Amino acid sequence: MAEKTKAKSIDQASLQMIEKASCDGVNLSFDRASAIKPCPIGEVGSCCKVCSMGPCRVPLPKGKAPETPEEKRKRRGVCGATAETIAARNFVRMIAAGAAAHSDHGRSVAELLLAVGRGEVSGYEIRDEQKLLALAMDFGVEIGDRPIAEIAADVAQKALAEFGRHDGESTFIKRAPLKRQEIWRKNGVVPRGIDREIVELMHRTHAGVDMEYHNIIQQGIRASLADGWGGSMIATDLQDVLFGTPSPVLGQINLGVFKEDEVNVIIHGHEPLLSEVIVAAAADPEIQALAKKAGAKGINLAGQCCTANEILMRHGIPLAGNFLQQELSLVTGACDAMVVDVQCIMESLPDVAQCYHTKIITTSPKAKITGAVHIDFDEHHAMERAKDVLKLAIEAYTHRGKKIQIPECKTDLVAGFSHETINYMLGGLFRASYRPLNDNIINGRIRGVAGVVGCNNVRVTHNEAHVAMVKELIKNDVLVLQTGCSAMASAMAGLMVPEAAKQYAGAGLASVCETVGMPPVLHLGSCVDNSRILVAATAMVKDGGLGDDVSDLPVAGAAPEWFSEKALTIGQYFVASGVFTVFGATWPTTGSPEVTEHLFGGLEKMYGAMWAFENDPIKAAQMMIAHIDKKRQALGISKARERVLFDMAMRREL
Ligand code: NFS
Repeated sequence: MAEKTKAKSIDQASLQMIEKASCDGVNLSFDRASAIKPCPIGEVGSCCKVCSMGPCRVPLPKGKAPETPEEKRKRRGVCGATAETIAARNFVRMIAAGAAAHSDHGRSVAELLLAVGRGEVSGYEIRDEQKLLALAMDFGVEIGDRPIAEIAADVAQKALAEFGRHDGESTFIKRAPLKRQEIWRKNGVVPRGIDREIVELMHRTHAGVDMEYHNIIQQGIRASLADGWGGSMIATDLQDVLFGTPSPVLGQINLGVFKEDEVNVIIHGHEPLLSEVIVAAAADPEIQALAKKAGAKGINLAGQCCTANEILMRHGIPLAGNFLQQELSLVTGACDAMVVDVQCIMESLPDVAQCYHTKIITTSPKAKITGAVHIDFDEHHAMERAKDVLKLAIEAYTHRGKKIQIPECKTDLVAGFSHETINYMLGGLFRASYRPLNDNIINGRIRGVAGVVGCNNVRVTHNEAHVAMVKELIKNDVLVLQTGCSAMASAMAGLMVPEAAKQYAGAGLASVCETVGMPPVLHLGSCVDNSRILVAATAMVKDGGLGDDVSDLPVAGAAPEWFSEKALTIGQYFVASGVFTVFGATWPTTGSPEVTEHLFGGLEKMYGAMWAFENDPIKAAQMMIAHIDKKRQALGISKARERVLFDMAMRREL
């Protein structure tokens, strides 16, 4: 295999399909990335296109840094906007888009819960009543002996009101440690309504409004908190209510999950409203009979991207792969239909599908693609629409061509570690708590906790940074919590099974994993489920012994292969919640050293945490470990760890 192909991914199945694509004459994102170089000015945040006098490009002068004060004075757009204003505006506008995407997803779930509560839709039900009642208490909804459907409708209305709240504070802000809430209040970044913060951010970054970069970043932080502690948290909690709170489940991942003798349907996108009903429809006798009549043994569902994580966690449905594998799923020639809803979907899918027999089916009125079939998914007719989708897939199966090659790669994983599961798993059903986790951090067996999340980015080798970083962390006794494409990368590398503890984790972490029977890397779900990481961090604070704020905890965050605006929003709410966070691949504000320094240092004084950038995943992991050790030292628990490290008897015992 050519060296050039090897560097595109560390995953053998992906490499096989990249090679097949080139034989089949298919143009992939990997090819386009070679043909299109990133614009060097836009990449660093130095291109302003918020008005029609530009776009104005204000790059740093080449080859002789630092620039002189005179050069700096002139480095402005036509309207006078400085390089700082331009970089800060570009940065926070990405945050607004990410917050909007997650939050609009949350809103759809709240609308569905309202419809379920009012009895307006069939095919959905309340699966986690306990969680609904807990939410009712959060929102001040009366419980008494009212019917559960009525409570659900009231909770949904309260959740929907969070989006348009005009003033006051977002409800879930109160879930954070008290000290964190005070930090937010002091900095004036407690979100009001979710929509309001996004609208205000767009207003403030219009030409000629907010022109002080610290102030612009503050609104970016406020919008990010409206996502993490608002839109995403609503999405996660209400999905748990409607579809069930995840608990550990065994699954499989990679392109090897396709089946030659079944109708293969990939569910791709983000919102489980669609995927949950397709799962139910696939089991319907009418659909099964149609599949058999077409000559197939049945319907084989698999997920792609974050919706994959949702259906894996709740149904054990296999994962075909992460973001950069979506085109490769089609290249197998065995994908009969790919049904998509919103987010992280490549517009090239219908073009790739033309080389095979695959039907690309869009389902959301918010997201159509030229060249795809559109079946408007409407919760009021959910089951019929889901069956329409599957009938198209069955029809496509009968047109399968000869270009079929299913890689023989698939890996087992255990997923479904919700906050509730971690609580029970560690503490037991009758004394559910984070106490054992905190105790093991204090005694040093677990050095700290890292959240490694986010996307793939075709500019870096697919999955390489995720896997290298996670291995380095667990080797150093850091328990890793994951979501999204990052979780899938680790799963493909075999890090999400209990046996991985012995093979890859340090002695301390391995001993805890073996006692509890858990993997050293825990899969917490999709990208909106990063809110579960916020809840887990808060639970650690509340359990005691590790300080009184998230910024006191020996924890860190990372997104080593990020590409989407949503990832930046997640990173920003991690930082604003007190978590030191390292990104890789690229950094979008380096055109302004001042803005970059503010994000990489200034924020720490205000929020007790900051951003960092490091493209080498091992060095990035070491930065995270150094931060964890600094926090351990501040907590006075670094000595305990030294004893554990040098305790050879304990190692022998293991
Ligand atoms: Ni999240 Fe990135 Fe997309 Fe999921 Fe994957 S690309 S920010 S991880 S699928 S949302």
